[in-house]
Amino acid sequence: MNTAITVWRGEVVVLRGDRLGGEKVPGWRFRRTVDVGVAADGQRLVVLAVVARARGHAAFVRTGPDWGSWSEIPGWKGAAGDVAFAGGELVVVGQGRYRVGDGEWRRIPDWQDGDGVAADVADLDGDGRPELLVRSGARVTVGWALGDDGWGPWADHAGEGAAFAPAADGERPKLISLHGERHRAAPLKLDIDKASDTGVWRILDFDSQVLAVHAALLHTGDVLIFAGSGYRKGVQNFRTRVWRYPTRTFTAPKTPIDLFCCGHAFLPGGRLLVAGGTRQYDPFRGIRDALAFDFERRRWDRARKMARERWYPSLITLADGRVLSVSGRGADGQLQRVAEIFTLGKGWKRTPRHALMPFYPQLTLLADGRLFYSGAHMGAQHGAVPAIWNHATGRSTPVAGLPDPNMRNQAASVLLPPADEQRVMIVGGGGADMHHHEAREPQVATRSVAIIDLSAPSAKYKAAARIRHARMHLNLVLLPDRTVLATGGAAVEENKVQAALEAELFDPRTGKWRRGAKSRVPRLYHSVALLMPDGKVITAGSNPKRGIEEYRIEVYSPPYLFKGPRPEITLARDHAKYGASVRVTTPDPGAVREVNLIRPSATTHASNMEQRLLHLPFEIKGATRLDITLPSKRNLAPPGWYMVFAVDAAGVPSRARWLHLA
Ligand SMILES: [Cu+2]
Repeated sequence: MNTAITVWRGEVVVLRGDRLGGEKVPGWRFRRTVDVGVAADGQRLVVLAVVARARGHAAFVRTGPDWGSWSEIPGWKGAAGDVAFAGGELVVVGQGRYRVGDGEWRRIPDWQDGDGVAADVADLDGDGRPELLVRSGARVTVGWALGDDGWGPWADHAGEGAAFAPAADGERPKLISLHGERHRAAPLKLDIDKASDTGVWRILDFDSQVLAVHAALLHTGDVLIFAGSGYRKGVQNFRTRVWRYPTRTFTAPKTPIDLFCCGHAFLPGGRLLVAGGTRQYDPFRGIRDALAFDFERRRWDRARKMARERWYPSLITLADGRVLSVSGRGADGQLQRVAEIFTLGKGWKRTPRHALMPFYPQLTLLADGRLFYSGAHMGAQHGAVPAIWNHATGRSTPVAGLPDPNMRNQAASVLLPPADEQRVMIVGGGGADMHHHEAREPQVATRSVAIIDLSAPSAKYKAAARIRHARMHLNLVLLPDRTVLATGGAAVEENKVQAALEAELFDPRTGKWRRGAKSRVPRLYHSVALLMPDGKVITAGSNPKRGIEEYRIEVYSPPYLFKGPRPEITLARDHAKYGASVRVTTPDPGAVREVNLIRPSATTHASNMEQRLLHLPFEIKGATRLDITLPSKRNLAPPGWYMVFAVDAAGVPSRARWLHLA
């Protein structure tokens, strides 16, 4: 496409071949030009010539109105491109890649070659950081903050070429396209227009590098992602990555054991304890090994081995900081009926034999110290029922009322906010069969949701408002405004056509679900979602078939990030005792509706037993000061690191501050 447009000193200027606005560009010397580009800022005009060579292509730029010499763009690839100005920097866009100034070439996610490439830059959301608009053929996408905040969806747009018409004050620039000899300015439809209602998804231009079977948010702000062998038989490279969110930096710690399908829970000091994993495939067998992740050195350390092998166990932190390891497949191929408790410096100790629990039983620590098995699990149910379990005696008290109990394979359950209300919600799930429905009718996952109030004397599940999309292997994520995000999963196991792309948001105050924005990437088996301290939710992973691994990362910004300025808080200290009062500095204490304490996520297989949200009472103590009171009950908030969020009357949360509770 030998045409490009820009706006130069208020006029639309078209470059066709070597003719700019009808006049030949001085000194044009290329014969085999395959594409051109043009851009302007207040002072300069830049033209781009992409030329065919014997081997591949090269691209040259030249700056007017003085028209100095041509300079070649290093690292150029492809037969089409365009240029744009971002402040003083020149942005060069090629096929599927772009570069800002002398920076590195970066990918444009989910690129498809079309008829021509065009680009322009403008601040579309008014946050002072410019966006990069890119067009490939008849499809347009936006790189938010020049791609640093990820990319929006591709949308169809008629015409060719792309340039922004300057906007009147406070208005969004319009997109100018060429239609034959004429040009037309049309408003650009963007997902941010509905963002305060549905939120938005952004795909990042870098990968998780390993399959996110397991993921945890560390209090350093790093995201720990690990796969182990990751459903690839015979693989000896047991992969771990540490993502220094939100940067593009990853480190790759050595992973000494195959922690594929282990259990995990945070130790009080902030290290993630993992136990169990995979010794053998087909049939699968577990291991006794345990590791703890050192967040300072970013490496795995060996911990004492469990007494029993476990594959698909659940680990959960108790009120005294010990960690309970439950279920999993033992050495004999059967479900483990003996739980073990890990004490720092002492290792594991067995507990009384307990009632049957399936793989990855989803457990909640209750206010009285007992554990609630919600009925959500992995694989077959093996006749196990939701129950309240006393791990000290082994005694289980079944609870009644769970609808579709046989459809809770990779359902998700969560302790609803605030934790002191002791209500657990279970969402979705599917039938017991995994991976083998070619031969028969697939079982469709359930839309059923149920809530149990465990503060009641003889607690029973009650059906609650159904979700819109049938989902199994979904993720539930507690958000800082006390709502719950349901994301990912599919109606039929690992079938991406049946994937539930639309996010859904549950408000425990109203008991209602609402629809969120649609993600781009189906998240099926072995996928994760985690709340980050900035209030966004990251999603990664998906493993539709053995050896097929999804590495793209997509980030959800919930509606509260589009409802105006955020409260700002700082804490007087980052370590505090149970029941202590901590001073919070904030510019407008009167604007704070609530302060919430959220335990960071550690998640796998639709299960995220770490996350819980506690309401923190507070008192305004001055023009810029309020004091929060930390929980005094350890069962409600097991020791460890937490995020503190202040939320204003519009439901807009601050960025989190980290606080260690002991
Ligand atoms: Cu698995």
